[in-house]
Amino acid sequence: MTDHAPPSSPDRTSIAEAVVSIESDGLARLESAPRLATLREIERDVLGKRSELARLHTRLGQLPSDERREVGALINAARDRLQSRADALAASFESQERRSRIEAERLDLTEFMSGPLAAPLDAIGRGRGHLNLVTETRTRLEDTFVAMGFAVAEGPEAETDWYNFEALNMPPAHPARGMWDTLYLRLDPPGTVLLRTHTSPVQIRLMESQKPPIYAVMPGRCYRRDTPDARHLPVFHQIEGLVVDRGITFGNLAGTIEAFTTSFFGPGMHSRLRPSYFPFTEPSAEFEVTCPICAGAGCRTCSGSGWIELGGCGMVDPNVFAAVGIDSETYSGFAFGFGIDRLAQVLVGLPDMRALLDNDVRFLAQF
Ligand code: FA5
Repeated sequence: MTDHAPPSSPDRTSIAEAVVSIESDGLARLESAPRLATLREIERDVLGKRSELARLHTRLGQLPSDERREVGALINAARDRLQSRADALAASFESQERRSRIEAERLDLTEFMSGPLAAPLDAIGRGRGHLNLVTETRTRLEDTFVAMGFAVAEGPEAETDWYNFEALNMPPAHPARGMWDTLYLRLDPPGTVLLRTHTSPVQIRLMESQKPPIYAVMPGRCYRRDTPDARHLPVFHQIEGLVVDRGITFGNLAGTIEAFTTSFFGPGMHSRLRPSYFPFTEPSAEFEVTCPICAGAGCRTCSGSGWIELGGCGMVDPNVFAAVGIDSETYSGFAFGFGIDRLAQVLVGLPDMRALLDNDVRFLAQF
């Protein structure tokens, strides 16, 4: 202030002092906001229509016009500084909140490694999976048969009535069809396309597509309208075997099953055949192997008999050869088929087969 300047009015001084104290108080309050929502409330208090700063404007009228302009500018400058500080703080809160939201929504796959599943995963080596028990068993079976001179073939899971039943000596309405609870697909004409109930249709496809000699195994998934229980699944796996050549006898069938049993289960393990019935083999048999759990001594798994039933087998019926155009006067053959899941169940002593479908890593990691 110079000697020439007129002295300030008391109102000007008091309003100017109020601007300074309102600004410093307002700044401190804005700085104290812990989060965006609180900041917005304080901003309304400090800069809103009912704020102390706004009320100062109403007092400007008490001042002479030159002082009114000067003090008005003071108030506006204070408001601008407070507003720009509030904006800066809000921007920083917003970016912080965006960062935390992204962090919270991030899919942290490494959490899996430290959660409740970490222990079983540690047992098999972190992050490394392995083949499912059924797949491992199927691979071992294939290796065993390949070592015995068999080829491996596959066929479709959705089959026609011809391949699943008719060509296998089960014409329409044949009572033996009732042995397999079939799932039909909704395709026209109804009842013609189904989910294969066994791997035997692959025998037909093979005999249609190649001339004897045939020595092949055919593993794959099968479907039946079976209620799941400890020993049944609606989706399971079988492996089929087929040999067609000149002069094949029932003795060859029994010898092949015995050779497979010893090779797959180990020395001292044997097989035996019991008369049975299948429409596509004649004669037919069920084959059993020494119980792998008790090595034939008798245990709960084999109900004390020392034997486990594995599947069915028999000499290829001449009607089946006729269906695929193979001369049964020149060629003869045998076939067998058994459940891979059932075999895996016996091998690891699994009380309930349904555990194979649960996909519980704690169960699967054991094998
Ligand atoms: C058959 O399916 C014949 N095709 C086997 C055959 C092939 C006989 C060649 C003669 C010549 P069967 O319905 O018995 O037969 O089934 C064979 C095996 O499949 C059974 O012994 C069992 O191990 C397995 N299996 C059958 N149904 C189920 C199921 N719902 N769940 C799990 N395994 C099953």
